[in-house]
Amino acid sequence: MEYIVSERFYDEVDKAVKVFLEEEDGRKITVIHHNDADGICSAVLQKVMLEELNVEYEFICVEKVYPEIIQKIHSERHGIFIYTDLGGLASRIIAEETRDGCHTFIIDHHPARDVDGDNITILDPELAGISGDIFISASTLNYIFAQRVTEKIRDYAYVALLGAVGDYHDRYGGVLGFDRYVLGECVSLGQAEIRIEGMKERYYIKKFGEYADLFSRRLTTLGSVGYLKKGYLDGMRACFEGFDGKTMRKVEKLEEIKQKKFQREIERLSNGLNETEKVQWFSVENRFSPMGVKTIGEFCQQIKDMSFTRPLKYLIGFQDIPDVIPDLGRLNWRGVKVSARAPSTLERMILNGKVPGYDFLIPRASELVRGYADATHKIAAATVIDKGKEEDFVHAIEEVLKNEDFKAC
Ligand SMILES: [Mn+2]
Repeated sequence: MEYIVSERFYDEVDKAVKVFLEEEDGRKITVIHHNDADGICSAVLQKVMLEELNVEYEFICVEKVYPEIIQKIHSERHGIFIYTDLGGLASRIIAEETRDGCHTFIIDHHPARDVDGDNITILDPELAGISGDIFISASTLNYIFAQRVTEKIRDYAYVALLGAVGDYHDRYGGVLGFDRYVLGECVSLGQAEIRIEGMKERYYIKKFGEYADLFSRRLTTLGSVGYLKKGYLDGMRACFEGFDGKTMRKVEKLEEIKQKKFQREIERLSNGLNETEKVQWFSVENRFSPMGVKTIGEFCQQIKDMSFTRPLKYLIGFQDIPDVIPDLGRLNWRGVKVSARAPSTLERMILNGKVPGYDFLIPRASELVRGYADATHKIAAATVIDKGKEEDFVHAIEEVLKNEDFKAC
């Protein structure tokens, strides 16, 4: 199976690898990676590459890059930094925090902000006009990068595929673009088989005797639900050795914890949410611990049409961000993750342009309380604010709605 993909982007990869090999020079390398399946697989591929280079390295798994985290990482370390499956949008702060004599690489597939600087290199397909959400996962990007450093990486092509599937890049019936190139590698190296089920491809990983999608789901559970317990380390190990009985039980346990915590929270909320004129909101504070802050989004999605919600009000959920990063220690900052969803009726009105969507509301409301809007779409969004600003944020949304220069389109 052969796939022709953008040659031009390969030039970008070549350039980044060249800088990396010049800068590396036996210095310590710190890899900062995301905690979902794609981020875990990216870390595994980096590990294989760094082992081959025989350099000292450290891995730091984070859910999101906040300024306080970036500052802590760079003030306590020297050498080479690799941010992967995250960092693209935070490139400016990362560049600022990279000290003289150090070099930072951002190997990400999320939309990135380009920055100039002698000691930062950004490798991101989005900057070359290639959708990182469709054609290339961070794991695939790391594979293509590492391929130019060591042949050894080809033994782990299947890990790149696991990451792509973990980010649902098979959602159109099969993986595409650069991810498909990696699939081709896996098939020709005898690591994976394509099986057609219904209208969809599934990828059978021969080494483990199971499907990539099931395997990746477990990685994401370990990394996100088990974040504060360093479940991502079990995930990394599983990518090399497969899931043993003990790790499988861990995954099941984490799923159970999630179900239980969700159920308990639903019971709590069944008395009704807090309400203002157009917003309904609640906070789970730290009751979702040890689960990561990705959980609040999933929870809002599950409850948005339940009987205790108002069909016409914007739904906002808050979850305290743990002030401990397992690989870093305690931070001097208390933050809250904000997730925004809409009940189906309101969702339709947003999509029909009758009322403002979150892509309009959340960046503006975040600005009013000096938060960092993150991923904003019309009917779903996330942002981060300082702890204690929850009610201010709700009022900021009301404020934006009152003063809206929003025109129904
Ligand atoms: Mn990813």
